[in-house]
Amino acid sequence: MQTQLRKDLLDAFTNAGGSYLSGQRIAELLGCSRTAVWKHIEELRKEGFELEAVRRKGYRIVKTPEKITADELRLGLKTIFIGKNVHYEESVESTQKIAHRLAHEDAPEGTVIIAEEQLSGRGRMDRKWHSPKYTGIWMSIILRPNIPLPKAPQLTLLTAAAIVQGIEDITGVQPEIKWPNDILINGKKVTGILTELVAEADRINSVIIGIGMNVNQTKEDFPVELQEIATSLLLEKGGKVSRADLIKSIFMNLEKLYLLYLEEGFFPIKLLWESYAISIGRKITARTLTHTIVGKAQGITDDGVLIVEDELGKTHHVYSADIEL
Ligand code: BTX
Repeated sequence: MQTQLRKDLLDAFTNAGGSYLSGQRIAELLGCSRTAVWKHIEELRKEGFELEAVRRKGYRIVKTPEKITADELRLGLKTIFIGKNVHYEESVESTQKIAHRLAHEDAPEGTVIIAEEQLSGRGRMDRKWHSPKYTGIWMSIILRPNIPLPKAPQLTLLTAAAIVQGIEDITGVQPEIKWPNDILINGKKVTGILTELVAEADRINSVIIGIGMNVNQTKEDFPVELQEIATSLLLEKGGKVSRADLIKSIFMNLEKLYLLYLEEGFFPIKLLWESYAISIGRKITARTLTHTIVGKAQGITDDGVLIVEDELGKTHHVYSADIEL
């Protein structure tokens, strides 16, 4: 099926909001024959969509496929630019790698790379990120903000807030954020964020935001070394969660916060972020590349930098570290 027709068809179902669309109406909207409509519907079925066809009423989508498909992501997505251009892959080394290439090739802002599986998914400082097939959300989003270089880490905090909102919207579970990039539920990591910069001189060319979210893994799906520190939404909610719905919710929340940020700066994001943060006000151990600071996390600065007061009452600004509670 031609891509544009497929898009128009899914937009038509999105606008119908779950009610039936007659073959005649679809033919009009797409500017094609009734036979062509039937062919397009059959193609959606082959992709794993379940459609109900009722005489005199028309067609309705009753179930979307188990695999995430570009079409399913399009259905119901109401963003302006995030997720409008999606590269969907079955198996990759790392979505970050592809995103870097696409960013270099001038992919538009909001381009997303999603994979069903990553063979070498990575975390910060080249740590491994476990990304098994069909169970999680492994994706990279390309943004091109016109902000000074030192402000780029704020986008990690912004993304964390958008992810918390997305998880809340779709599952009702309320996660917490551990500065700077961990999303936890009941103290276990459900999502990690990896923000990478492509910069020229002191100008940001693009920011590539990698999101790894454990969605439908059972405990046994995690390797032994992660079983006590990682969790999934399925484990926390007690049931399967639609990855496509989550992705769309993250796109929408991320776009809303990002536009607010470009308009009003970091302050509104900071307030929102703080409302989800667990580390603030608690005793923490911050391990940076060069030293370890033990003390009380006082909050974050207006730039998103963590403030820690050590046992001697000295204040430290922490730009990048691993935090233990
Ligand atoms: P991080 O460095 O904060 O966390 C990495 C650590 O998290 C690992 O050392 C391990 O202990 C633990 N870990 C590994 N896999 C998982 C998992 N599935 N669930 C919970 N804990 C885990 C966090 O880095 C940033 C992760 C970003 C991943 C995304 S996925 C899409 C994109 N592509 C890519 O290669 N990375 C990003």
